[in-house]
Amino acid sequence: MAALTSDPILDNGLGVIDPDVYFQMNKPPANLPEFEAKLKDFVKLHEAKGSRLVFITSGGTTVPLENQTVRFIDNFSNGNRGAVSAEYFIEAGYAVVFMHRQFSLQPYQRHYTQDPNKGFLDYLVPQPDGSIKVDPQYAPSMIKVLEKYQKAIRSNQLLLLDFVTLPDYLFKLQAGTRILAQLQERAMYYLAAAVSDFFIPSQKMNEHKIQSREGALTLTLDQVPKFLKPLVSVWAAKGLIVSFKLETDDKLLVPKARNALTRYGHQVVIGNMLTTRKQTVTFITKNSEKVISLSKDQQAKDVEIESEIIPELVQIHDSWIKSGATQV
Ligand code: PAZ
Repeated sequence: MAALTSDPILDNGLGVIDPDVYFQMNKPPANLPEFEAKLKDFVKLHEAKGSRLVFITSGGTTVPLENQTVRFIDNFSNGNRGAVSAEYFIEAGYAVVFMHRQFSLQPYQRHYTQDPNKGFLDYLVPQPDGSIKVDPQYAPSMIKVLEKYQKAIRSNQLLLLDFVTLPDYLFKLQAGTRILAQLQERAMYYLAAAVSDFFIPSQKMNEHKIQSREGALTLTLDQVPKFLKPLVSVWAAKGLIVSFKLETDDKLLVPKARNALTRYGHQVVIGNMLTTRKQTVTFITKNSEKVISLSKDQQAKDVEIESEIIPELVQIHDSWIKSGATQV
C-alpha cells in the first residue's frame, strides 16, 4: 500500500478520488490470488468451448468503520436479483461467474434458504434405519431444483466467488473484469450488487474498536470512486455491460439511469424501484426505453421478472456480438 503523503488526486473537484488512486491506497483482499486463479481456469475452459459468459455481481457490500472491524455499515440487498438471474442465464446456455456477498442468496440453494419459518433441517425427516430423507411434501419440487443445480455444476456452468467488504468487492471487480476481457464481446457484465456510494478510507479509520465512552458518534464518509468509468473504458471495454440503478423516488429513476449511461458510455442500465423491483424494471439503452412489468396474473403465479429480463438481455447480447450495437 502506497503511503499517503498529500491529498489524493481528485477526479472532479467534488472530493472523489480517482479509481487508480483508490487501488494504490487500499490493501487488496488476502484471497485475491485464489480468486484470480479460479476465475482464470474457468475462463480458459469456456474460452476453449466458445461459451458465452456472464459475470454477475450480487448482494450488498459492507463498509467497515474500523480497520480491525467490529462495526460496519450494510444495506438491504439479499442477493435475490443476482441469484435468480444466474439460474435463467444458465438456462439460456451461459457460463456464470457469480460474485456474491458471502452468505447472501445463491442460485438454486436460494429456494431453500429464504423462508423465515423454515431452515435446512426442516426439509428432512429421519428414517427408522438411521438414514435421512427429504420430507415427501417437498421432494417433487426439490428434485427439479436439484437436477438443474447438479447439471450446472457437472457442466462447469457455475463458478461461485464471494466478497464481503467494499474494498474486497472493488479489487475483485477490477481483477475479475480484466480476466474476462479476453472473451471480448462474448462476455456480459451484469452488475446487480448494491455497492455502497460512501466509505471511510483505511488511513482515516480508527484502528481499533470505536469506544462508546467517547460519546455520540459522528461519521464522515468519503465518496466511492466511480468505478464504472474504468470498467467500461479499460477493464472490460469490449464486453456488454449492464448496470442496475436503484431509486426510491420514481421521478429520479429514468433521468438518473440515463445520466449513468451518458456518463459511463456503457450499453444498458436497468432501473428499478426499491418497493417494486420484483415486478417492474425499466431497460434503458442509448436509443430506447422499455418497461417490463409482470401482469397481475403472472404475479399470482409467482413468475419471476428475471424470466423476462434475461431473454431480453440475451437478444441484446446477440446483437452486440454480431454488430457491436444494442438493438432492443
Ligand atoms: O439483491 P436484491 O434482490 O435484494 O436487490 C437487487 C437490487 C435492487 C440491489 C438490484 O436490482 C440493483 O438495483 N442493484 C444496483 C443498486 C444500485 O447501486 O443502484
